[in-house]
Amino acid sequence: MPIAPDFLKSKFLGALVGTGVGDALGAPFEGCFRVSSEEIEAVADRQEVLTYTDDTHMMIGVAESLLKNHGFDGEDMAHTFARNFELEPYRGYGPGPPHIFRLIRAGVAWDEAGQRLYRGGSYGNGSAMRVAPVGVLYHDNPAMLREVADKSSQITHAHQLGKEGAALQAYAIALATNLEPSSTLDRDDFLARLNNFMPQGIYREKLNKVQALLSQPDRGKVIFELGNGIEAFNSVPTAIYSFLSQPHSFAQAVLSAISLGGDTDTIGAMTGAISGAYLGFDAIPAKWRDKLENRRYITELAERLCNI
Ligand code: AR6
Ligand code: MG
Repeated sequence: MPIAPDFLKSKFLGALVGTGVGDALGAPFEGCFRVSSEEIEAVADRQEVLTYTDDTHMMIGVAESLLKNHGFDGEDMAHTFARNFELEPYRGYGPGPPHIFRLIRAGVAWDEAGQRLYRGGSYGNGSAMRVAPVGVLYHDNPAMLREVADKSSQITHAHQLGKEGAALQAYAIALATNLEPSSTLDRDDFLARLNNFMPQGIYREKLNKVQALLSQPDRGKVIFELGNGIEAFNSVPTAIYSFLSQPHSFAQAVLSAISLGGDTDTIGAMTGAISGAYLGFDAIPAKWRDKLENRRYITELAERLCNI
């Protein structure tokens, strides 16, 4: 049965605002080894505004460009990223993207600049962390979703593993968008669909480990086997695991993702995007979503994406 139009809108909002909330909750703990849920909540309670980082800033850029062009335009998305970075360079960008933005500004083609970074392009999680607008917009079109996730990644993360990470995260968001949360989530089916979507390789291997870890949860094993780092393959499967371990609570999913330590803002953002897409906007605790920096603008972008 298709999702009712009002609830579909709520899912678009959930994915975009969920990115921002997960990012902002995780940001104070980036690089920590271990952090408790109580501590994450206490720090958030003390903040008047939940300030987001590059994850959400770039997610906004993806949405802006998709809206302006009614779909993907590489040249425009690349220049949108560069322009947004120049306006707010203090957001905690990874080392690679600012270098790419300079190349783009100097006239290097959008699909060329990313290949000049590291050998064969970056496999950092920077293109997966921002992909929520692609996941919701193409929730009913996996072929287009893969193409746009791939091309949007190419701008800054041209390595095959960077592109696959973005596609996997986008597809997890799409699957979550298509599901009615009232039914009990069939986690095996969710994982099987993700598995079928991916080519052989590290992502499939890690998705198989997610399945085993869900039946015997162990924090140390999750970090050891799935990772909590800045590489896409060490964080996208971890976010998928975090969502599937707590499918019926946005707060529990995101808090447990951040409590793994490491790249907390990005794993929080990616978990928040999937959980928000599944449960919808209202499932994000009001005390967090109301304090999210720029919330009005982010919700407006989500509503407009839903109307395309
Ligand atoms: N070979 C070796 N190392 C690599 C490669 C490669 N092909 N690709 C990436 N790395 P980057 P991001 C390593 O710079 O993904 C921010 O806090 C390399 O050490 O593309 O946009 C965000 O919020 C490189 O510096 O950045 C994210 O949490 C690193 O991966 C995080 O940083 C990140 O790749 C990643 O941002
Ligand atoms: Mg960040």
